[in-house]
Amino acid sequence: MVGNQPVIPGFHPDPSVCRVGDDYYLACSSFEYFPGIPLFHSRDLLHWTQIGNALDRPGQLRLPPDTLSSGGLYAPTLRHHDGRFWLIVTNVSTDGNLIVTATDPAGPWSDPVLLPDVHGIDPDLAWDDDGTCWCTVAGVRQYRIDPTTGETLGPARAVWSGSPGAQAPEAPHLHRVGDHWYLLIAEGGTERGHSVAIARGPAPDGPFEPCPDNPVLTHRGTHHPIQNTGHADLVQAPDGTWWMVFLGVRPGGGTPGWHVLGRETFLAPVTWADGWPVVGEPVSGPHPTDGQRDDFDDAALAPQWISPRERPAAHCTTGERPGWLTLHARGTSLDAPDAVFTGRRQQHLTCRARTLIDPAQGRGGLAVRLDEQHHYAVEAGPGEVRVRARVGSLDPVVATHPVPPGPLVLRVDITPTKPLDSRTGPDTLTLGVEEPDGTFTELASLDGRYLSTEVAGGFTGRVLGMYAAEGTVHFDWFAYEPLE
Ligand code: 6LW
Repeated sequence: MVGNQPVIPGFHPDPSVCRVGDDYYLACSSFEYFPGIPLFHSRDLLHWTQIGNALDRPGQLRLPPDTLSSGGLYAPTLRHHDGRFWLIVTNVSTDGNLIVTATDPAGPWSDPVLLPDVHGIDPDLAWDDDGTCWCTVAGVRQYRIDPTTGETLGPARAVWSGSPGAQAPEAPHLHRVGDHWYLLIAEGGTERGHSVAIARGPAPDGPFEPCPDNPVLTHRGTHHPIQNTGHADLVQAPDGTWWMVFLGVRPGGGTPGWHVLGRETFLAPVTWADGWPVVGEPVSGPHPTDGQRDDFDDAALAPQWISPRERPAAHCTTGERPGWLTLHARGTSLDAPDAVFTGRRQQHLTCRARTLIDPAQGRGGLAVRLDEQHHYAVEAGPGEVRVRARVGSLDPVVATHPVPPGPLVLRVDITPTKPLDSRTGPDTLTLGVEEPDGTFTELASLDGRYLSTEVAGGFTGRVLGMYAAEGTVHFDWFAYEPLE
């Protein structure tokens, strides 16, 4: 069904997809968050379930405290070859390009093999019939490599620079279809000018001839509710049909339009004409009904929980107070790179998050995080709840409210705004507390534009979660529900 719903909503950009038999697997970027590179499984390309994260232990992923927000792990490529899954990705903050492999994509994944001589982001892997492995990077340049050792087997060669005048030829993916090798790229930058172009050649190293109808996908300059479409990958279904996964955003509000969920993964059908792909209208993902409630009864945290720069287990435990998640502050707030925060992506335009916090031994709360400089939070300490709104260098405490001692429920409601004029923001975030009798006391209602990519910059999206700012804070449960 044609529609505007992503197949993987929320901050899940740069999708790379492959199929093994009847099963599809897909990987996305994760930037400064640990664990890195979420992996999804599907049987129909529409319904995706997260099965793990490719880089989920410190030996695989180094994100030191000076890792910038929107640094870390950029776009991966996921392929199946010779009985194994191969994932290549760039850690722009530390290790550069690296490869991990697994027989089961749910893990465990191997320790990384580094590729110190492969320079460039968005690495792709493709194998020729004779076993030659090609690694193609943004630019677009190509290396012959030994993927088991990470060695390059010759210098980089420029293979295509994309359409004349277009900025940022990137996100290459090489696919063989029939007698041709197709080189799919993104160009125009990952903002409103984003697009997908393709070229083809007789061999994986070209020479490549551009498609006369490039771009094969772009929504630039249109009223389409999905914008910034680009960074795509291709996959063939068992019935022979072809599909494209790509990233896009859903801007809201007046002008220039603010997108708040980051770049999401969408799906569109592909047909072929004269040996070139023709991309159809996006197919709607399932209507979102799934929420998430976590009672923290299990020792291990679900794979959706992420923390900036360090694995959640480094500062969150369910062992200390059984049935609760305990967070130990490191003496800094959400504004610092070493913030103690664990959260999950906001995946719906309209949603609610609630958590039951016990702040008797410290101060912490419920936050909507875009980065260190852009977050809203409702924070509880002994006897008081306050709302903080950090926007750039401004950090007003927006509201304070006395509360009785003991655990209490913090809540944020997120609702899209109906544009009243050209300046209306994309959504409203209402933060407050639920009183012991269940009634909601609203403490602040804030414009969501300040937690958008258009304001904050970068490549990520909102993450909703719990944090500790001082001492030790316990959370009995966290509930996230879409209200659409
Ligand atoms: C990614 C590049 C891009 O490496 O943005 O949209 C960069 N595409 O291909 C970060 O996601």
